Parts: sequence; C-alpha cells; structure tokens
Amino acid sequence: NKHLNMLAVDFGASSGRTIWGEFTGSKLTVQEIHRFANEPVELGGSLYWDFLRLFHELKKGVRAFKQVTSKTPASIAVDTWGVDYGLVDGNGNLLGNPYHYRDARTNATMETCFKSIPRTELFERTGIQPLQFNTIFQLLAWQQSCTRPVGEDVRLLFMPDLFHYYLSGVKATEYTIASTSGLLDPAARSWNRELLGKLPFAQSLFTDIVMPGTQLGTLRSELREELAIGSVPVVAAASHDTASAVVSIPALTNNYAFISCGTWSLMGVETDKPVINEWSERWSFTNEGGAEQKIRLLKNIMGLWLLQECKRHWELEGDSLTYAQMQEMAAVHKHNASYVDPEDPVFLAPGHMPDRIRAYCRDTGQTVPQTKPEIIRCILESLSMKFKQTLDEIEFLLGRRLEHIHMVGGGIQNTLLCQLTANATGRTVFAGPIEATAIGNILMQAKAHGEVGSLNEIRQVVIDSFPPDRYVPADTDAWQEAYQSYKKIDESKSE
Ligand code: ADP
Ligand code: LRH
Repeated sequence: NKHLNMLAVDFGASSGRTIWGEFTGSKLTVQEIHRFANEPVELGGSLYWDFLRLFHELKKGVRAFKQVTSKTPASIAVDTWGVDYGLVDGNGNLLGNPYHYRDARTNATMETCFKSIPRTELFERTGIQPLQFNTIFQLLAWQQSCTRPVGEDVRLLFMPDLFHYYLSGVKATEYTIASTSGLLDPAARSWNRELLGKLPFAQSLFTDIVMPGTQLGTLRSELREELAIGSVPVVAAASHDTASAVVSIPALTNNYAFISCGTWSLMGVETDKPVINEWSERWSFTNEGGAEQKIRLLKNIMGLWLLQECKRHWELEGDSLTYAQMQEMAAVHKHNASYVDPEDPVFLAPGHMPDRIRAYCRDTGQTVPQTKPEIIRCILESLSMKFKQTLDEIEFLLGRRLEHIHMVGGGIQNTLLCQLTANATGRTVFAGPIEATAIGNILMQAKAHGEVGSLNEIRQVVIDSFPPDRYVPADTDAWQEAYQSYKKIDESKSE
C-alpha cells in the first residue's frame, strides 16, 4: 500500500480546521494543522458567511501543512455545513456574498411555497424535512427579490463546491451536499427535474452531480504559485460535513443510531433507501444522501448552538466562559425543572439566547431557569430528552430496536452531554472520534486514490485508529420518569 498524506479542510458553522491525515493502508493518524473561528457577519440587516476570510484561512492551512510536513499533499478536499451556496458567473466572479442559513429573509418563504407545492408533496418528492433555510427556499427568496434576469452563464455552487471551484477551476456539484438542498430526487440521486420544472429558477443554474470520492482537478496554477506548492489533486470527498462524519462512525453493524454533535445535533441511522411516509413526515425526519449510495435518515436538532449562543451572549455581557467551565457549572448544578424543545424554530436566529430559553419555559408553564448553571443544565438535559424521543421515533420507523448510540464530533468533548444521553436513552453511548468529519473526509480521499474500498473497510480503519469512549446508562428509572414530564411539555405545545 501507498503511504498517503492528505489534507482535509473542514468548515463547521462555529469553527474551521485543516487536518493532516497520514494513511498507511490500515491505520490513519490525524493532526490539526490550523484552526480558525467561523464568525458570520451582519451587514445591512442581512447575515452572511465571510467567504473571503474563509478562503484566506484555507490558504493559510495549506501553507501551514507545507511548513509542518515539508510535503506536498497527495490531495485536498473541503467539506462544509449544508444548504448554503454562492453564485458564480461565466468569468468566475462570485456574485455577492453567500448568505448564512440563519438569515431572516426566508422566514416566510416556506409557507408561500406550500401554496403552490403543498408540504406533503414536497416531502414526497424530495424526502427532505422542510426547514426554512433549505436551498430551495433560499432560492425562492432570492428569486422574489431579483430585479434583473439571471445570466445564462451563472452557476449555483454549494459552499464546498464553491471552495473546490476556487481551488481547481472546476464547477461541479457533489452529491451529499446537494442532497441537503431539497432539490434532489432521493431515489435517483440526481436533480429533481420535475420539481425544478415547477419552480421559477433557470435550470442553467445547476451543474452536473458527482459522487463522493471523485477527483475534480488539480490546484489552479496561480494558487500553486502563491502557495509555492506542486500539483495537488482536488477531490470531492463526502462534501457535506455530516455525511463525512457518518462515514467515520466506528461500527460495522447497523444496530445503532448516530448523533453527529457540533453546532447541530444530527441524529439518525444509515439506510439503503429513503424512508418517506406519514410518520417520517410528521416527525420531521429527512433523507439526506450518504457516501456509497447510502441514505442518512436523520433529524436536524438545534444542538449545541443553544450553548454556543449563550456563551456568546454572556461574553458580550463581559463574562467569558470556556466550554469546559460551562460543562462544570452544569455538572455541579444537578437539579433541573424545565425543558425546551431543541427543534423549535424560535431558537434558529442568533441573539439573546438565555432570554429566549427563559421565555420558552415561562410560556410553557415551567419553572424559569434564572442562573447560568440552570440554563446550561436545562439545555443539556433538553438535548438528551430530544435524543431519547428521536431514538423512539427511529425505532418505530425501522420497526426494530437499536442497541447503541454512536456520538461523534466536537460536541462529545462535553462529556456530561454524552453521559446524560446514555442516561436518557438507556443505551450505551460510544463517543468518538471528535474530528469525525475530517476523518471521513480524509478516508474518502483515500478511497478516491484507490487505497481503501467499501464503507466497512473505511470504518475498520476508524475502529483500529480511533477507539471510542464508552458511557454506560445510570439512574435510568429517574430519567424515564423525567422523560414523561418532557413529553407533556412537548405535547402541550403541539395542542
Ligand atoms: P461545528 O463543526 O458545527 O462548528 P464542532 O464539531 O467543532 O462544531 O463542535 C463545537 C461544539 O463542541 C461547541 O458548540 C461546544 O459546545 C463543544 N465543545 C468544544 N470544545 C469543548 C470543550 N473543551 N468542552 C466541552 N464542549 C466543547
Ligand atoms: C451541520 C450541518 C447540518 C445541516 C446544517 C445546515 O454542520 O451540515 O447537517 O445541514 O449544518
């Protein structure tokens, strides 16, 4: 086997990193080369990603790779969060700054869209849970505000595709990232032309779809010059961060649910076919595309965003806490009397998170958490309860019991959350790897090089290289009882 040094660039919604992966054929080692904050910018009342800064950080990562390793990487691949995109014209100009999915311009778009394409029809056609920020709704909002027709030469590139374009000069759409858009046919794994025919966008916006593990091209010559680096293949791995994270789950069975824990908590299972029925629709499940022809049947749960936003808010008030300190505060403060629904869209936009959590508890007739430890505890317990509820729903959809939970991603550094998840679900939790997304990205590059084969082979490498931590359920009776209170709040809300 060849010895491969590869570079993964993983842009999460809260931070980005470049990770060096060294693959020997059976084992992978990874090292963080560069990490940077991903801070959106509000400008003129809209919320944007700072694309230019992010591209700059990417270049810094490539430079740092060279400095640290004195090597030219065998390849590079970018993955990012879902749904967002940029528009590029025929001359390669980026038309405006990519919007952040939390921007408010799509607040009412979904309901308007349902007037012409009913919610159920849309779910049946795409398998995608309607969320206001799905690309389909972003494009509709954009179309409504367009004053000029779009040029025939304009292409839509999802965030990873956009980075790949500016790296390689090749415009292509990677399948897993496109699957978050709400514009694909989930069975055919291609653009849903029938749906697109009902929508007012120019079909010329959409480029060809490539499957995860495709080499797109090589670094543009001007970049090679700027970075003083040789010819580097640019690979479309599994470009949606969650798809990459799922690739690197250290398990060879199918008797578990995964939770990819970062800004979002993506909880689900891998299936061979989309699950599109009355129940998956009612419970807001989505069918995203995975590597190797798999479907990721999962739910987008608001996740540690709630904690991130409290942290940011308290910082603005002058109290800078680390995540470790926040976890410690919640570990000491054991008593929790209230829950929020981490799927509720009231928590989507940035700003004043502690107050929104208090308001939610007040409006649902619960004790209002006042102090920081009370709020943090409320968030972490609410997330664990949501995981329990989601597990029940997945088991119902599959018609079988799932024995374990695999948690991956930066959020598993919150060991309290891992333990609470074991307690609430009554399942053993296996936690790791933390850098699951970058690892999945790197191993899909190895696949593109022909150095690893099936998903199981990839996962065997992960098992051998990054053994997970184990959390055994505790206090399960008390948690079962508490779950009943959580469900009452949830039910009273939907009445
Ligand atoms: P994303 O990729 O969406 O930006 P990450 O996978 O990097 O997110 O995970 C970020 C989350 O991990 C943070 O919101 C935070 O809650 C959690 N986290 C990061 N570091 C720590 C830590 N040292 N202790 C506890 N939690 C942490
Ligand atoms: C997580 C994630 C998730 C959703 C959201 C927009 O980072 O990719 O799977 O798509 O971002």
